[in-house]
Amino acid sequence: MTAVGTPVAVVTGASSGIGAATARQLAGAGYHVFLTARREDRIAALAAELTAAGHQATARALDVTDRAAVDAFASGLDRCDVLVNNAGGALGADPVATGDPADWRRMFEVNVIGTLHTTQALLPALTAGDGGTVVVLTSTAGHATYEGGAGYVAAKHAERVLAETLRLEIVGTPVRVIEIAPGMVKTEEFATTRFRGDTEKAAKIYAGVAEPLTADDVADTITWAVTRPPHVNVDLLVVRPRAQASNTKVHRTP
Ligand code: 8X3
Repeated sequence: MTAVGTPVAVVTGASSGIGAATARQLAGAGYHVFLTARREDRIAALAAELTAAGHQATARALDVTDRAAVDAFASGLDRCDVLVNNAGGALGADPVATGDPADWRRMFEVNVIGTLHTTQALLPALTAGDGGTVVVLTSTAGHATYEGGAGYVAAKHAERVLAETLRLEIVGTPVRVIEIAPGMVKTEEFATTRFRGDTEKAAKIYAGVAEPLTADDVADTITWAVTRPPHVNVDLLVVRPRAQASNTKVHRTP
């Protein structure tokens, strides 16, 4: 149960990286945070840690690609004030000519359809209160392409369009739609997952980059955008490390 008057934030993909950091920061900002992810052990551990620190946090195992599970999760909430659509990721970095269609499909499923599922399921609760906020974690890959990125870039472009279109369609309701588009963020899993556990390839992404963004940097941005007064809609916030001028222009020291 959520204590009366406590706003609720749902974070998808809260088992690691940006999702976990966002759950921490929103809990610190006074939200009852519902941490969702497929890996229950991880979110349970983080929820326990946050609860022990005096925050309100609940872990709920959830695969955002499973619509029935998303609906069941949504119907169990007393309220929802903030939804952070963070679950997603990249698979592979192959050229269009040789990319695996199964990777493309999976990236669309998680990044786009997953965001669609949670947003549709929680929109009634987000609309019901004083004012709800939908955050969509896209990427700079949602705004420009790069070689070897097409599958991920296409999925992130689609996710961006979902956010933009939703904002047009629900104007006049008390719901904001915020897109946060991070560039290079060094997390424990993003690049390793993309390269299927090849840590050498993953390390090359960040090689020589003085200070890639951290999960906390992005969580800080999300928390800032969410905690603006309800009439302030941060439509789009692009955040990169100083060393990254564009998706393909990165300053590296040898
Ligand atoms: C991650 C940014 O440059 O790996 O969303 O596509 S990038």
